[in-house]
Amino acid sequence: MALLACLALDACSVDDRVLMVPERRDGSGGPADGEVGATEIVIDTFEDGDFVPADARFAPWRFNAYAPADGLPDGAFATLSVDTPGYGTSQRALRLDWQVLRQAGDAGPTSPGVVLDVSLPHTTIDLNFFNAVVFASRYQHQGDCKAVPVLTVVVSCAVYGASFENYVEMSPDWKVKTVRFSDLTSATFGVTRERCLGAFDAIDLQAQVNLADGECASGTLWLDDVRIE
Ligand SMILES: [Ca+2]
Repeated sequence: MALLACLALDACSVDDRVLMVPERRDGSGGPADGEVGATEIVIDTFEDGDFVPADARFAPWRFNAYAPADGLPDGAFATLSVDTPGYGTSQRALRLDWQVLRQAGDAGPTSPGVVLDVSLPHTTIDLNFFNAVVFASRYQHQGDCKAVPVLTVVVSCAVYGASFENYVEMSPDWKVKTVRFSDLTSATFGVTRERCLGAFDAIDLQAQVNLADGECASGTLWLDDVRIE
């Protein structure tokens, strides 16, 4: 179809990219059973309006605010919803609203924040067949609390007690973010990235910023088209 449309034009450019099944980076050859031919995993598009991922292997989206250690103080909150419109021409996206505080003498973390989590409760996926986590997001900030400059993306493997991460810049307009597995780093010793990716079971998206006593951080994050490519 694309070729016919192209022939009808005087000048056109042909997309000559070849669709390929990603090869394992450990050099062991083709995909294993269960991932044969897989070039993409669509985790969620949020078009069904709930927190249940489109890929039924994943448990419902969860969120949490971390700070202080013993519950949220007055003025702090975190709420998760499905909002409209979504990214591009889509109808819906996930929306997380929050405000977190660091109180004087707070024993909690110096970087309070929020985390969105999507996980595989009953299985793992070998991400060595894939290249990146890709999602669309935008971040809005108003008021006197600090803005959060980056979103940290954490890929975990519970069986090894390890995780690997990188971050993307927050953007006020919808932007597609690509977090390549080859760029993930970890403070965990003794577990290679390839080994952890081979037993992938959760992705966390963390929005946090360092706060001094009495400071707060806030924002609204929209998330859409979460996939593994
Ligand atoms: Ca959507």
